[in-house]
Amino acid sequence: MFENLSEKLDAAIKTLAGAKRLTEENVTDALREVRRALLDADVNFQTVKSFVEDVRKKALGQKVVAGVTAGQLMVKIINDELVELMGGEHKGIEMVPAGPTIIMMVGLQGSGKTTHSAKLANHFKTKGERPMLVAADVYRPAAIDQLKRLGENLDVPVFSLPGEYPVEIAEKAIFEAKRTGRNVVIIDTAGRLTVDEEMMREVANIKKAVRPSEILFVVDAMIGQDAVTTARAFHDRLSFDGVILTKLDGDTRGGAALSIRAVVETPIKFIGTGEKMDALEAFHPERMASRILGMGDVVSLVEKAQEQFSEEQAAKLEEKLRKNQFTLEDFYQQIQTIKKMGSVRDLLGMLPGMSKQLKGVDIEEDAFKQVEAIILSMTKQERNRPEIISGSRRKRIANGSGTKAQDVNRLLRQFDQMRRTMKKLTKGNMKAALKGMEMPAMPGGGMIGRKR
Ligand SMILES: Nc1nc2c(ncn2[C@@H]2O[C@H](COP(=O)(O)OP(=O)(O)OP(=O)(O)O)[C@@H](O)[C@H]2O)c(=O)[nH]1
Ligand SMILES: [Mg+2]
Repeated sequence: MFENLSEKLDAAIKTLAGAKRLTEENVTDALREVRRALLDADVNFQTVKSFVEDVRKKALGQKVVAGVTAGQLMVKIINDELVELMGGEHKGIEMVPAGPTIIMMVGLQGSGKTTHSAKLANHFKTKGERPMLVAADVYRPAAIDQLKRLGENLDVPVFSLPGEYPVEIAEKAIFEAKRTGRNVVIIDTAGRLTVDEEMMREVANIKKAVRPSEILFVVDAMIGQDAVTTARAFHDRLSFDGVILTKLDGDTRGGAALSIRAVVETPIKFIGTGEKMDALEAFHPERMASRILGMGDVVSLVEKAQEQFSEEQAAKLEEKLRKNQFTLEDFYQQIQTIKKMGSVRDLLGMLPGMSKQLKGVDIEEDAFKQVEAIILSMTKQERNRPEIISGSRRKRIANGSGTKAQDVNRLLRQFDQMRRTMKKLTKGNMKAALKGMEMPAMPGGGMIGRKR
């Protein structure tokens, strides 16, 4: 699911490759692609429009963060907006302490009500609750059998009363649940091919009779835009509490998942990803967004960078790099910042594609130690103007840091290299920067990167 959308969003973000900051122009270009990607994914037109506007506003108000490219910032902004669009936080089903918790399933024919009634029963059973299923779809004898069969397999009781009306069945089921100590009652109702008055009246009557704690609207993600229309019709009539989006394992373009919440303003609570009983997932907007973008790790990277680099610091550093005034003193400060951001392995592993490359690679977490010791043994003057470090100074520094003169030499050479690499980094070229991080071997055999 979402492969197409993911690919196109990725392409949209790639239009920012090499860009140092987000500008009116490159944001507009990227957003044109984002818009197309969302429309192609069958996201509701209005939803797309406001989504793109929100991203634009955020992107243009964005502050510079050192070590983060325009593209990465864009990923973060789009991610946050996707999370917001899908409802922010995960919302589950609240249990009614006095019980029983009554859940009514509604939706069109074939949307997956019966299957998901059973999946939910399974879900509650696994959590140690005592569910009961209720067959309130009386129009097709096969419907009752279907639920009975599913209940049997799960060892969950199925309540049915052949020949009675759905409202009576539901009422008596609640009675039975209380009598037998069942604390979750899941009512499976009948569906129709299209929204019709008769169906609406029936579910509305059940609602009135048993006052469900949750009405869940079950909708097939494969029907795309129609999911939104149907959701609206059901919501107008029933004001349901949550949505179960089914068949996300199929060939869906994903638009429903992205539009439904914005249109009906009720959370998607679960998603169905298959016919089997365990193919039910709690819906988490953050996880879904990261699945869609396929770049959850970039998001955390940007978050960490935003936490660590103050804007002022970033601007200063940038200026220094631009004027080629980056000193060992600054280098030392940068090491401290990187150390604050977490382990080197974690940091590198967060970059897309890197975790695979890092497999089996030994990263010395102490790689910076010797570098720090050498820099700390220098005078302020030496740190700011390394070119004054003569032979005798080198010896003194080596002695002071417990290293050899060659180690000091190597650091100075590498610092020079680093300076050039950092310059590339400010051009927003992450690849070049990464290469730079791997390149400078640390003195004393310590090395950020490959073990020899
Ligand atoms: N691939 C896949 N198939 C599903 C999913 N949920 C349901 N199905 C299948 O979709 C078909 C319809 O599911 P039902 O649960 O019977 O749908 P319903 O809403 O109860 O249908 P009616 O009772 O006729 O209104 C069945 O063949 C299910 O196995 C899902 O998440 N993924
Ligand atoms: Mg059914």
